[in-house]
Amino acid sequence: MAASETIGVGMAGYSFMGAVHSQAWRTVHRFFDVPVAPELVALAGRDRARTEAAAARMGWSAAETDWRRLVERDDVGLVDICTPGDTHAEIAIAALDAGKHVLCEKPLANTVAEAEAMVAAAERAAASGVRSMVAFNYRRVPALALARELVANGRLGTVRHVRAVYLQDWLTDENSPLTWRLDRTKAGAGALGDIGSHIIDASQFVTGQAITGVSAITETFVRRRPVATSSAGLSASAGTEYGDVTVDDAALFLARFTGGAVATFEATRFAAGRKNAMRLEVNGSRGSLAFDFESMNELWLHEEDIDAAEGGFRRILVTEATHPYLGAWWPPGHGLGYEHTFTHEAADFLTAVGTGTDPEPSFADGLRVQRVLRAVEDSAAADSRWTPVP
Ligand code: SOE
Repeated sequence: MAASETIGVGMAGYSFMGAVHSQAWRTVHRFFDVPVAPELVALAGRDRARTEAAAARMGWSAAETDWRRLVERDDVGLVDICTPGDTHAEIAIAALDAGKHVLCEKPLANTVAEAEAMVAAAERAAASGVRSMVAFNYRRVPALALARELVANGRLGTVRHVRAVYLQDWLTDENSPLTWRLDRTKAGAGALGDIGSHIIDASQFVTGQAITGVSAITETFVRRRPVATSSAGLSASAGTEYGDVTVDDAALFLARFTGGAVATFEATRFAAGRKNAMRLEVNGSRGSLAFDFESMNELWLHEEDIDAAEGGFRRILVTEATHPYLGAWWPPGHGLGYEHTFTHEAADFLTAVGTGTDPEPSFADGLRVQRVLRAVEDSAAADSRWTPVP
């Protein structure tokens, strides 16, 4: 059923995240029955020629060279933030104060203080019906949404172990250029904030429990790199000048959850051969589940009450119409990809906006992740001292 109302979207940033969010805004209302359909009103970036080219390529009606124009424009009702973390707080707070709904890429901010200010702005705006959400897209992988349902329905019993890793390899080459993702002033943190934040959120989402404390180590393997002269997504070119890497290359930590579970986490962009291995294993008193994003249409489930002779992990192919989000897509077995998780995210956010409900993960959820990131950094700086998450 076509949505009877529309909402103008203004998006800041047009690189990797901007491209995948654009795809979601173009598609969402053609597959999901959302109460409001998005209109791709304006794309903002600093460089006029590049922003105009990106807007034309990705289907935006106008290009702006200052994100403030998105906040000022009457035809924009929703601001989508796909810029590096150092700009999230300023854009989100200005947009919320101007009454625009806000979707913000992860991690919510670069510091706990910024995230707190964003939560305060979100709460002020919520009083007049303005919605905000942080874009932890892996919650919208159907297999992980199914995993959450299985845990919530008690199929795993009491959760005892969580094993979460996020392995990528795009920095393995020590001549790989120094881009904004390796600059603490822009990105806030390295692998920890960029991909560690995803497994922190996903593990809390699947288990329904919060992390209460951590003991961590971090490492920077390559401390100087050739400075990037241009970059697009995760690819970049460099000149001859070198600069300092000011973030972690890898972060590992132990954690405890509110429900008594213990956990290990590992985030790195140096795991040669692992492209986007975001993996989660949960072991409970009645069974276990295991997920690997590189096979994102599968969830592995082991149940203790099946006789050992026929037990073990079995593969659930998460492509049935009855699985989360799948009813909108293809016949069983035809599978989804990375971009669909963003379309699901857009569908959930538009539904919340159109029905006046609170979307998740909220900015408050984003702040909780930010506090875990901070605790990990504090612990690593103090010889892995046990550090409670406030
Ligand atoms: C780079 O590590 C990156 O693009 C992350 O920033 C995204 O959040 C993740 O989904 C894919 O990898």
